[in-house]
Amino acid sequence: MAGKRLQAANAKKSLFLSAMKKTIAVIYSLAVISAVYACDDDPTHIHRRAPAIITPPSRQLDWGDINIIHTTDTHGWLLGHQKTSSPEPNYSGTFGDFSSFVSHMKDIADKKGVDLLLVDSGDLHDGTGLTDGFPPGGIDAHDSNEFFAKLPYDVLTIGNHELYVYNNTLDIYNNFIPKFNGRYLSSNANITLPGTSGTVPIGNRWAKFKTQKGRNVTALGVLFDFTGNDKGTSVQKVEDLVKEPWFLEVIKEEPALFLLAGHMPVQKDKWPVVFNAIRAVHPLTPIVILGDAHSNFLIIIHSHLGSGHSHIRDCTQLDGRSMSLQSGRYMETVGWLSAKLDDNKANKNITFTRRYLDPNRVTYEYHTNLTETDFDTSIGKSITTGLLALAKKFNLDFIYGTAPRDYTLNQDPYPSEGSALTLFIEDAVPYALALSNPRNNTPNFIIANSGSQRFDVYSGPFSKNDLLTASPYADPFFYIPSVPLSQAKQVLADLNKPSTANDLSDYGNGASPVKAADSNDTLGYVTHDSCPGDGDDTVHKALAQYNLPHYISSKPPNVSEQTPIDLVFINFIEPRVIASLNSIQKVKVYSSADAHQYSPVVLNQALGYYAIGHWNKD
Ligand SMILES: *[C@@H]1O[C@H](CO)[C@@H](O)[C@H](O)[C@H]1NC(C)=O
Ligand SMILES: *[C@@H]1O[C@H](CO)[C@@H](O)[C@H](O)[C@H]1NC(C)=O
Ligand SMILES: *[C@@H]1O[C@H](CO)[C@@H](O)[C@H](O)[C@H]1NC(C)=O
Ligand SMILES: *[C@@H]1O[C@H](CO)[C@@H](O)[C@H](O)[C@H]1NC(C)=O
Ligand SMILES: *[C@@H]1O[C@H](CO)[C@@H](O)[C@H](O)[C@H]1NC(C)=O
Ligand SMILES: *[C@@H]1O[C@H](CO)[C@@H](O)[C@H](O)[C@H]1NC(C)=O
Ligand SMILES: *[C@@H]1O[C@H](CO)[C@@H](O)[C@H](O)[C@H]1NC(C)=O
Ligand SMILES: CC(=O)N[C@H]1CO[C@H](CO)[C@@H](O)[C@@H]1O
Ligand SMILES: [Zn+2]
Ligand SMILES: [Zn+2]
Repeated sequence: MAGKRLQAANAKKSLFLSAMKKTIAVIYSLAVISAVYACDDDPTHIHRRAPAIITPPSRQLDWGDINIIHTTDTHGWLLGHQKTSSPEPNYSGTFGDFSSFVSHMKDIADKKGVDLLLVDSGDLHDGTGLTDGFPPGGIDAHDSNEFFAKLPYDVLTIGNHELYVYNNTLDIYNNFIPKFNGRYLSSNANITLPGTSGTVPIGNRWAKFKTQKGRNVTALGVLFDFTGNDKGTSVQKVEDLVKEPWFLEVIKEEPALFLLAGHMPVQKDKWPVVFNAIRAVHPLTPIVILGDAHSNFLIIIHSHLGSGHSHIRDCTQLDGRSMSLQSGRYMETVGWLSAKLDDNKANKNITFTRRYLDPNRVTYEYHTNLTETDFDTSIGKSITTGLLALAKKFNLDFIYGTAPRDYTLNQDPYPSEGSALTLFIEDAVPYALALSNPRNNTPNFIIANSGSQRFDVYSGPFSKNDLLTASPYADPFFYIPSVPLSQAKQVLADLNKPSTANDLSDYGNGASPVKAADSNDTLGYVTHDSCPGDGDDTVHKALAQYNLPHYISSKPPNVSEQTPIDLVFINFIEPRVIASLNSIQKVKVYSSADAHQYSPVVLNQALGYYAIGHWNKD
């Protein structure tokens, strides 16, 4: 279902963007001109370096015998965070900068005579215009993945966002995975190839390889028990994976290190299942787990497409000879892990370290002891140039208007003037749905799930890239007519009841950024995980993080409680709205036959229309 929706979404997205372009040609040219003259923050302009606002790391990295650089949930953020609002510049490194960093770090490892591995834990699709802004007939992340593949990844694994749309899975099978020579791992995820009936692993199920320094590594790539995958793909439960004869055979031989990459949070979830299966055979062999912040809880609740993660920095140790690291999201974090190995003869703790780097050029240069003049490699520069050209090709700098201020998902309370959810549901959606709508004479009450919005909106030019980043999903709005206002309001309250919706304050199933005491540190992540010592590379004051309701609504119309109104909602939540309506009243039994399409405008058009209508005034 999610897959189908997303396919439709992608198709519609493109249609919408081209249709919109035609109807607003005049505004478009005005907006572009004013953006150029009125603002120096062109959205495709990359803040290459802003030494004044980026705090350097607090200390050198600790190197071990085996060292790992880890990325996860990049979701298309390959040009880094490009806005000037705090703390975005801290994450301003491009994938080209990252490539230069990795290449220098590999040189440093060589000089030190140690190993350095580069690992990714999945979710390359869905998230920015570079992945989602493709023209009609294109495939999500097909182009951006070509740049991703220019990095010397030693191990990669699959995320759930590689599995929502069959064509995306097929695309990585045909065009992305072959570039990694057997190191793209999907131990428990398969695909059915066109014209065949059986299923085959999407990547390799495991890899055994020798590091530069001759250490044997056995690597696996494990996806959590994901069920939202598209037809033509399959995911095996982790409990079943560890019983597979091939799995038992693969882990039989003892390597220097088991490297378990996986799209699964390091706290809870199913890592202990894999870990225990290996420990049963090898009580002392070092095991490194590189996870992502996925959680089943969040999948159901938080996210629109079942894509929710806590997406946070985290670390834990399942025993003293293992470490599990989870390195954030959206290229807001690059993870570092080091291990000093021993001969595996005694049950002594291994010395591990971990660090969460802010991905920016100041960080990268600090840790490589290089400067602006000698940092860039030619491949790094060509990656950045290529990504900028892709942004141009996808017309991502198309400007809808100029946002007057920042609107954030978590750093402002909901509802409030600075809340991106308030902007969306109280301003943008009512405005966009009212555009030539024959139902305009009937008052309405509009409900959406908060997970339908994905990222902040920052002040300044609001581009196609920003629209796709903030509000990517193309679901239609439906309505049920003649619902008394009082009942419509009860539906919202019912949907937000803890029993129905759970409580986002349960969010941090591991480390979470918390509000720090007053200090002079800069804004950013402040991590409290369960590994020894401090993991944050740069010391920050924590950003405010407000809990959000799962469901949000427009302002109720100024009519009496009994007035029949149109109860409008995103089609995605229709089953929950109908169930709720049936639970709060017994006069009528509602079914999906009572719900009708409300407007041709879909979810991800709302902010675009609103920006055109409201953010083009001087
Ligand atoms: C998937 O790709 C095939 C082959 O390119 C194409 O015919 C089909 O329309 C695509 N399906 C969707 C839903 O985009
Ligand atoms: C590394 O793996 C190879 C191939 O499986 C094996 O022959 C060799 O003995 C292993 N080396 C060590 C030190 O375990
Ligand atoms: C994946 O394919 C392999 C090989 O064809 C098969 O043994 C395995 O059971 C399949 N797993 C899933 C989850 O379909
Ligand atoms: C070894 O590591 C474990 C797991 O992190 C920890 O609980 C234990 O205290 C450590 N033991 C020593 C002697 O440091
Ligand atoms: C960088 O320079 C510092 C200070 O001179 C030194 O301690 C550190 O080892 C150097 N780092 C690398 C990776 O060369
Ligand atoms: C913040 O900086 C001011 C001025 O430099 C200093 O006086 C103060 O002690 C600092 N506060 C903290 C909490 O570090
Ligand atoms: C609501 O409607 C009533 C009656 O029509 C009117 O007196 C009142 O001013 C309205 N309130 C708002 C906030 O518009
Ligand atoms: C650690 C760091 O670089 N913090 C910066 C994050 O961004 C804000 C806004 O630009 C700066 O004020 C911080 O110094
Ligand atoms: Zn993700
Ligand atoms: Zn994911």
